[in-house]
Amino acid sequence: MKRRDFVKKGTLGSFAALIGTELVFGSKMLNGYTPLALQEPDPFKLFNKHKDMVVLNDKPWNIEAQAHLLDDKITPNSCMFIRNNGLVPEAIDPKTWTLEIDGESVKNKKKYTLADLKSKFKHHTYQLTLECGGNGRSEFDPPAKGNQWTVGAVHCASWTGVRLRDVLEDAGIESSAVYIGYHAIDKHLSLDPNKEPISRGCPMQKALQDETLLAFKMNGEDIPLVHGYPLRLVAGGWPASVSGKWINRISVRNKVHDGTKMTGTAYRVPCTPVAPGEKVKDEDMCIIESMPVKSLITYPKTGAILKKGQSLNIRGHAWAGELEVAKMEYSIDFGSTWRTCNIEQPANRLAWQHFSASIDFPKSGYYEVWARATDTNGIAQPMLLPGWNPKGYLNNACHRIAVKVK
Ligand SMILES: Nc1nc2c(c(=O)[nH]1)N[C@H]1C(S)=C(S)[C@@H](COP(=O)(O)O)O[C@H]1N2
Ligand SMILES: [Mo]
Repeated sequence: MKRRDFVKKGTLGSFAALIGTELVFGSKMLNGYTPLALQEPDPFKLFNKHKDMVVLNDKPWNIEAQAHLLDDKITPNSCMFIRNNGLVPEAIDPKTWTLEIDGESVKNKKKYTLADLKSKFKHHTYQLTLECGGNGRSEFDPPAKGNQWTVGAVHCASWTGVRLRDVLEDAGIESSAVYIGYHAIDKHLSLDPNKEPISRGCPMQKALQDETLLAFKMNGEDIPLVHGYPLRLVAGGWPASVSGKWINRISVRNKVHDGTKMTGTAYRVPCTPVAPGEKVKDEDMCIIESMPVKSLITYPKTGAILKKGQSLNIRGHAWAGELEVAKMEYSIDFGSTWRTCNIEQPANRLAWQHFSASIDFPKSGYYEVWARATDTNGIAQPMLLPGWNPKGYLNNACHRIAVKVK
């Protein structure tokens, strides 16, 4: 029996079979009411996320990690943040799923089944860093509306799929092509079928990169429903909003894609810096492309207590959008002096890099460990806050943890 059928033919016995325990006051329940335990997502599993994940919103579902939950080199599903603009689709049948390639600049409009995609094109696997453009929003002042992400809206999972380039080339791209835009099946919160919750994209140059995938696997398994099952666009190093989940259509555009959340202030920042709180005209806002250099201390958790004389081994990850991280440093004196950390090469382009350092503290007391990455262009993370912008995007300030030496 399917959960959603409970409403129609539910008996107290079938509830017990589904949930594994008795529905104690079941006889008092109003006719037609579906117990929360049978609604999606299962409140006892909450998308199979770690119990320390933080729910920022449940309409739509937005759930973030905390720094210490991101300690794995490859982020497991349980610790991956969830960002939805609309409703998570239900009841997907992979056998009937299709991906259409259309748009002004496609040579031949084409439709592929999942089986076509999997059998016609070569499979590739990459570890790709996806960070929400609004990660760190909670720190901006004046505050920006939207999910108040702290540091946990980033993940680096291993994605397997076919290259978007191979599929686009199979359909044929006209020389007029400048952008691609994705379309997905998630519904707008208003349930208005004419409104898409989000439909973003990227310039052809990004669409045609080796690492830009139409993915059907994440960490070696089917993509979890909430992360885009059965097919997801993955474009590492760019705002994760470019990586459309549940996609069924990609349009090859002869102009910058103008879908939902491509225009106005969405995923845009002032083209030139503005004063905090300043009003910015739409035409002075630029689309966010490669994400800025950033890092996260994933061990220890902030609030660590050490014994005097004990050294502290910190570790974490650093990433720099389309670039690599060239240098990783830490400071224990509020940024007046910096020492280098070890930093590993990325597993592949657009994967985050792992760093570590062993820190000795001069005496007992309170310290903060600050981490700072510098990209291959010589640009470093700002210590406290980068430039303010109306929607609170791109906060790549140094991550900081509190430590006591006793
Ligand atoms: N179809 C669809 N794709 C989407 C979104 C969405 O709401 N619907 N949200 C985007 C945004 S803003 C982000 S940050 C990432 C989040 O990916 P995740 O939930 O797998 O972590 O998905 C992107 N792709
Ligand atoms: Mo996002």
